Amino acid sequence: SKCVLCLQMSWSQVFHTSCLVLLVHLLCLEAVPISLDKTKVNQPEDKASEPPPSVDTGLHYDRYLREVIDFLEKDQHFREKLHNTDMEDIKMGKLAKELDFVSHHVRTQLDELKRQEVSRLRTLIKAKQDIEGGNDMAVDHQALLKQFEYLNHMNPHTFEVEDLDRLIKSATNDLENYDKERHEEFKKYEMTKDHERREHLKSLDDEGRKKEEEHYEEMKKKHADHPKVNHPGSQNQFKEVWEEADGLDPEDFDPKTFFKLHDSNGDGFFDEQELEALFTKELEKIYDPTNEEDDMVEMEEERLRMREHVMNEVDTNKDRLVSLEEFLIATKKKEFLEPDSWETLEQNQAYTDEEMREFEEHLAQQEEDLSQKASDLQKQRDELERQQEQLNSQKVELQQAVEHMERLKTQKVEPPPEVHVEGNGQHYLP
Ligand SMILES: [Ca+2]
Ligand SMILES: [Ca+2]
Repeated sequence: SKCVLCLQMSWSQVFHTSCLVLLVHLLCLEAVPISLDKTKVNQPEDKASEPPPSVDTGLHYDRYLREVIDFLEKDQHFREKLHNTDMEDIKMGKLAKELDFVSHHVRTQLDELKRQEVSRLRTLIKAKQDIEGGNDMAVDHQALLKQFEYLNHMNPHTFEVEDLDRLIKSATNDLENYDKERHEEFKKYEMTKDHERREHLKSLDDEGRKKEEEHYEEMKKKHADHPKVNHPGSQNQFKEVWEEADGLDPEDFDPKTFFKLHDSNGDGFFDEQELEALFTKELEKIYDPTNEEDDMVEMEEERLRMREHVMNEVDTNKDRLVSLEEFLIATKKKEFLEPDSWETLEQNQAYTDEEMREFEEHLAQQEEDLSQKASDLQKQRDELERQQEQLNSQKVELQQAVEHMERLKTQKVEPPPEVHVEGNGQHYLP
C-alpha cells in the first residue's frame, strides 16, 4: 500500500493553486474568496536546481515535505522501512522513530532544511504583519509559529523524530481535509455570487430589475441546455474518451489498454490528476469559457465531484490511487456497464437556504464591524486633532508667557539705571 511519504505523491489539485493562495488561506482568519485564484502568479523559480517535478500536494508546506522525503529516500535503511511499513503504522508514528537510525549526513541536511523552513515561516509572519500595518511592536514569533503544526517550533535548530511525526500527521490530515475545504470554498463562492447579484438587483429601478432577472433566467436555461453527460467512470464515458481523445475504434475498447494509455506517468496507478484528466471531454459538454453563462469555477467543482465519485467507487483500499487491479474489478460491475444518469452540478443548489441566511448574517456582521472600526478610527482622529489643538494653544500660551517674562526682564533691568542716568543728566543739561 502507498503512503503520504511515497515519492509518487499524487494528490492532485485542479486549480494548481499556488502555495501562495493556500498560505493566505491559512494565515488569514477571514475566508479567502475563490476569485483570489485569478490573481495567482506563477513565480519564476529556479527550475535548474529543483528536483524532478512530482505532483504538487497543494499544501503550503509542499516544498518542505518533498525535500524532507527526498533526503530520507537517500538513506538506505529508511528507504527500506518506508516501503515496508503500512499506512496504519505510519499514521501511528512507527516510521518516524526510524529517523534515529538515519545517517548523520542526512540528519545534518534535515536540520538545515528545518532551519530554512522556520526562517521561511518567520518571514511570512513578518510579511503578514506588514500587510496588516501592524505597529512596530515586537512580534512574538514563538506564539505565532505555534499555528504551524507540521514542525516543532520549540526547537528551531534540529530535525527530530517529533518533526517527522508531526509532518506525517499534518500532511495526512490536511490532505484528507483538502477536498472538503475546496467544497466549502466553492459554496462560499456561490453564495457570494448570488448575494452580489441580489444586491445589484436592489440598486435598479423596476424596469431594470425586470430586465436583469429575465436575462439571468435566460442564462440559467442556456447553461442547463447541454448534451447528456455520461456517468463518470462508466463504460460509456471511457469509451467516448477512447474514441474521441485517443482516436480508437469503440469496438476495440479494452479496459487494460485504456488504463495503460491514461496512466500518464506510467507508475501503474491512476492518481487523482490522471483521473480528473479523463473527465475533460464530459466537462466540455457543459462548460465553454467563451460563454457568459458557463462559470469555470463551477466546472472545476464538477470535476472534483466526478473524481471523488469515481475514487469512492473504485479505490477499494482507500490509498487515493486506483491500481490496475482495482480498475479491472470496477469494469465488471453493473455501475460500469449500466450506470444511472449523472446529476450535474447545476441541478442542485450548492448551499441550503439556511446556509445562505447564516452567510448573509455573517456578511452583515462583518460590515457592521467595519463601520464600527471606521467610526472608532474617526473618534481617534478627532481625539488626536483635539490634542493637537490643545498642544497648539499651550504652545501659544507658553510663547506669550515667555514674551511676558522677557518684557518684565527688560522693564526690570533697563529702566532704573537709565532713568537714573537720564535723571542725573538732566541736571547737567542746559
Ligand atoms: Ca499514474
Ligand atoms: Ca487504491
